[in-house]
Amino acid sequence: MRKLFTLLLVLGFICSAAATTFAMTIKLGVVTKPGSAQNIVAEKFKELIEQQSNGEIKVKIFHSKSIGNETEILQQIQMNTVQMGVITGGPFDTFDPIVRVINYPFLFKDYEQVDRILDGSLGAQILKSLEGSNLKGLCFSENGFRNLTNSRRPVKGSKDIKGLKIRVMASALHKAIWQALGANPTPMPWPIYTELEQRVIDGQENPLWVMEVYKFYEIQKYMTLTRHVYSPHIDVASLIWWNKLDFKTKKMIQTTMYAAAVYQRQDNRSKNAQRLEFLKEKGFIIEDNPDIADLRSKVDGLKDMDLYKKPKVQALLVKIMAATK
Ligand code: EAX
Repeated sequence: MRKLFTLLLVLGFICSAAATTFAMTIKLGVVTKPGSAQNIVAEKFKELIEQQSNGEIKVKIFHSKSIGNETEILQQIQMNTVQMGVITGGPFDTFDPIVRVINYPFLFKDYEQVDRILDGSLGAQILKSLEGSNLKGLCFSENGFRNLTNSRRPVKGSKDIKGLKIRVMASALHKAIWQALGANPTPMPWPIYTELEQRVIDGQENPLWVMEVYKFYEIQKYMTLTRHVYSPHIDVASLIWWNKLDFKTKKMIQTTMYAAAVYQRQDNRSKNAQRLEFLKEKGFIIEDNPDIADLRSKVDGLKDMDLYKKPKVQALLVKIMAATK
């Protein structure tokens, strides 16, 4: 009887220990608001992981800048006060220069190249490199190809960009791109509606969904389909937190986040044609045939700049350029 009692006690202890190490609430940060590309990934991930873990893992999403801008969210992830994030590629720039490789202008021609590179071994090198910054890179979802908008004039080529005050992300690369194109780039964290409205800046660049979700048709007039940078999100976790998880939990997080990313990429891509129509109806004047050769020639020298001088960064850029020829 006593033995049985001890056994029950031990079993009870094991079960409750297993339950307490597994049950958890993940804090996940995105800077943008519900309906945005980042939120769609976050919400899908929450739905899938809560389902698959039978509610043992819960996700609390912090959005709309409630825990800071993207740089600040990344800092909190590094410290494990926030466990996960869906963060635009641009602001990773100051954490790890290797991320500049995927933000290189006019690098990817189409989604086939994007998926092949980012889901393959070259993308994996970028995710792996982030561990040096205490970040565990899980996979890539997408903001999409970025396009220029402004309130001043139609833009076809670089001569029209000259002198425009363009807001850029907190990224040395994005600043250099717009400098090379002749603009006056102004780094500013998201969101930027008020600055556009008050004409502190003339323009900005982002994928189509942003112009719709953030109603930029109210405050910007001209859009040029420059598609100058393919802008991924990196879906990240805190490396401190990650290292404490058991294998099974890691695997579940990894696979459900990837499923959420794939879902969101398709969702985003499938809506672009309809978004363009919507934005035209709302009054945007759209240049759909800009002088890409001219724009390209202006940014060609970037690969030789200090931004890419680290051997590891340079080597990866050369490889991805060869793979996207
Ligand atoms: O997704 O800061 C930016 O321009 C980002 O693209 C923004 O998070 C919108």
